[in-house]
Amino acid sequence: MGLRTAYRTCPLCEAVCGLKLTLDDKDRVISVTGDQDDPFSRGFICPKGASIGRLDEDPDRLTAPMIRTGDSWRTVDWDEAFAAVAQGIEAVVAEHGREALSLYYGNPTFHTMAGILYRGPLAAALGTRNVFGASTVDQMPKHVAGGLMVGDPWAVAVPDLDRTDHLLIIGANPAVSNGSLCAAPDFPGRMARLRDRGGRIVVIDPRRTRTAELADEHVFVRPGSDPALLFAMVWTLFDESLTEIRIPVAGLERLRDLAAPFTPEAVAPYCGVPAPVIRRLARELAAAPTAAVYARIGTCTAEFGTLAQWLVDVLNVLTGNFDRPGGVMYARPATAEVHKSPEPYVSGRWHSRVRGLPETLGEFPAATMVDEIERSGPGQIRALVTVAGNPVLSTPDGARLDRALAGLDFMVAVDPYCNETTRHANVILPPPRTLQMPHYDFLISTIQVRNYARYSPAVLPLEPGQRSEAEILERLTLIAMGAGAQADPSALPEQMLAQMLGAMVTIPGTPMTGADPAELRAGLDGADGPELLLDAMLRMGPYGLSLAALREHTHGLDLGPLEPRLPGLLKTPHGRLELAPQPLAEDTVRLRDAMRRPPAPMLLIGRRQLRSNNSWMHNVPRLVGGSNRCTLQIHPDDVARLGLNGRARISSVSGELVVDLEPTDTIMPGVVSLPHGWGHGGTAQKIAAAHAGVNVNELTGGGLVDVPSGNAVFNGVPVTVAPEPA
Ligand SMILES: Nc1nc2c(c(=O)[nH]1)N[C@H]1C(S)=C(S)[C@@H](COP(=O)(O)OP(=O)(O)OC[C@H]3O[C@@H](n4cnc5c(=O)[nH]c(N)nc54)[C@H](O)[C@@H]3O)O[C@H]1N2
Ligand SMILES: Nc1nc2c(c(=O)[nH]1)N[C@H]1C(S)=C(S)[C@@H](COP(=O)(O)OP(=O)(O)OC[C@H]3O[C@@H](n4cnc5c(=O)[nH]c(N)nc54)[C@H](O)[C@@H]3O)O[C@H]1N2
Ligand code: SF4
Ligand SMILES: [Mo]
Repeated sequence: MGLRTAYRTCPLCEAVCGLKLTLDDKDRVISVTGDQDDPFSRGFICPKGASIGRLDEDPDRLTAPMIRTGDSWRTVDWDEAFAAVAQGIEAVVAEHGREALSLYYGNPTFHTMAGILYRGPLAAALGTRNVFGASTVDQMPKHVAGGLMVGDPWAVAVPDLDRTDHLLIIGANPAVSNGSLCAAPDFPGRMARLRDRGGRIVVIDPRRTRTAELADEHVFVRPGSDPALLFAMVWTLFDESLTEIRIPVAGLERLRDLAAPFTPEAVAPYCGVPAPVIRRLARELAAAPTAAVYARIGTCTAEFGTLAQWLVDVLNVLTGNFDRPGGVMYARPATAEVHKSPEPYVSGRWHSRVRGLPETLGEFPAATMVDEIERSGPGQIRALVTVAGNPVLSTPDGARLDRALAGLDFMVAVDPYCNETTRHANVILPPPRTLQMPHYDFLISTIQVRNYARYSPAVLPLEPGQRSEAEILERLTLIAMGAGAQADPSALPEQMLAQMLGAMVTIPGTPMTGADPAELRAGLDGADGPELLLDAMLRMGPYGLSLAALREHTHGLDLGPLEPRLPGLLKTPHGRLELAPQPLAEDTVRLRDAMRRPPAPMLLIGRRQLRSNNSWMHNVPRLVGGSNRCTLQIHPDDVARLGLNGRARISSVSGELVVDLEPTDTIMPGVVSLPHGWGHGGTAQKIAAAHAGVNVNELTGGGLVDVPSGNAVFNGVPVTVAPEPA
């Protein structure tokens, strides 16, 4: 049997591990191991990466477009599918106007070349303000905090993991998630090396996680209360004169005033962390030669998500650790940062129809998509385009959204699966298998702990009749523009290239200044739109690379450690880092009110599981079963106190579920944890249906969002838990 080896970046999470694949002569994946020669991941791999072949070969994956009539689906060819999409969209626009169109893009959009490049053009082509995405159920608070503090919402500082002496991890579990907004393959190995070189790691989490087990210290915190804890640390730094600011800042005195009410003693009962511990956490941070505070999902998808992200970076600034080696720094991607606006960040340029919620980065909160579909009247959503998303399982009030989607006039989904969301589509357009796509991770290059670039060509060719994800999105965008189903798909990337190169030649002092855009275009390399755009952005980028140069580095190219990027990145009106942005100063009132509320009997939080990826990997046998089950983690004291046995009924303002219990003393008393992405059913995914679980997002409705960012609240949801007869 002839075997061959292929190398590729794993696109399944933010760790971007290099994979070494062995394929047989029928192009079946025989084995997957970590690529030892990748300078960034050095052979690391997790169970998901190791299963990429099985995931790709899942027999329930769609291989041809599908059209639904009533409850019955039929396979069609691409021409018929695109014609149906054009007809569906045109009919809604003709009858209700463009505001009746909407877009939801999901998480994997950021892990395909076409998804990330064409997301903006697709939204613009639809010509509607009803744009929603996974960002507002995830990291929007980070963008808002970055936008308000440095003027650049895309600037996300990451811990300088390989050089720091002290790492404070809040609401992240990278030993399981493999890191998020901090691309660091083999996060656990990097943690071990940090400790080996004499460094210290502290984890703050309502659960004693795998990450906490790898740390020096774990501190339980009451869900949702992190900003109060962070404020008390800020208060301590001021109180004990421990601040050491190394960059130009504004708003220092205002910040001191804002922190004044949050003494360690005042916040201790609310946070569940003793005041002396809070003081010590602050002192340790200030005393360490270098230190980094890193916070993720546990603090983002919470009632005060933006306050938390702001105060994390405030602590990094006040201790002199912002933008310096060993502290937190900004990556320098190999591609030109063409997505960034030269203008300072603003939000709230328009507001949602039903709830009047402000846009952020051109999006409305995913938490209000259901309102906009349900509520009749001018501007009601009648048609939805989804790309790589499953909002029925991943956004608040899932069951209600499920019902609302059934009432749409038209829906089209770009997704390899008929899932709990896409089953409502009239047309599903399936992209090819992952291994049939080329890959370059534009997103990850902005948040990696070491500068690095890797381009992977497709491992397998497209089969006759298959369409690339690039072509699908190009055609969809052209249809949305009104150019029809027959338009030449390359028109879209050519338009984008002309615009990009045209702007580039006007920037003074670059090798391209004054050049002829047409000549530059003729010199580009690439087989399709995304590759040509990548080549252009690499050539315009800070390292002067090109697609050809990356092709020569099969295992990826190390571009060196992170380096300071301030003041260059600063885009605030005063040219300094803003420590007390007005919208966040105002939002502290909400936090002070919350501290006075009577405590809820039980608080619900989420958790990630090593062999899951949100909602879409439960149809691969080796990724489900065993410990990967949808269970409610609960402290044994609560089990006894509430008289529970085996199963329980959990209720919130928006729903009620019956769940299997997993008693464990790794969770704080008074807190329960249920993973998301479960609650499968109503689709042809047989393995997932056999491991259905429940949809935690039936409990997270009720309309609460983090005010400055519109982000959904999944952690710290008040619930009651009651016995359920077996
Ligand atoms: N309660 C609760 N809810 C949560 C969270 C939580 O912690 N708790 N986490 C939130 C977070 S952080 C996120 S990111 C969201 C995720 O929310 P979503 O992105 O809406 O959901 P996913 O489950 O990631 O769905 C991804 C979809 O993309 C499809 N897909 C996979 N690969 C490709 C591809 O190459 N091309 C295309 N076109 N499609 C592809 C999959 O089949 C799947 O249908 O969930 C959020 N929801
Ligand atoms: N295996 C696996 N890996 C994944 C994913 C997956 O589904 N499975 N999803 C990917 C995605 S889309 C993302 S965004 C990342 C997320 O990456 P992480 O942020 O690392 O995600 P989690 O593992 O959910 O970790 C969140 C932690 O916050 C804790 N927490 C909950 N509420 C609070 C709170 O109020 N305060 C504090 N301090 N902590 C709290 C939880 O107990 C949990 O340990 O993971 C990515 N990687
Ligand atoms: S850690 Fe993430 S990138 Fe690495 S193999 Fe696993 S899923 Fe893929
Ligand atoms: Mo996410």
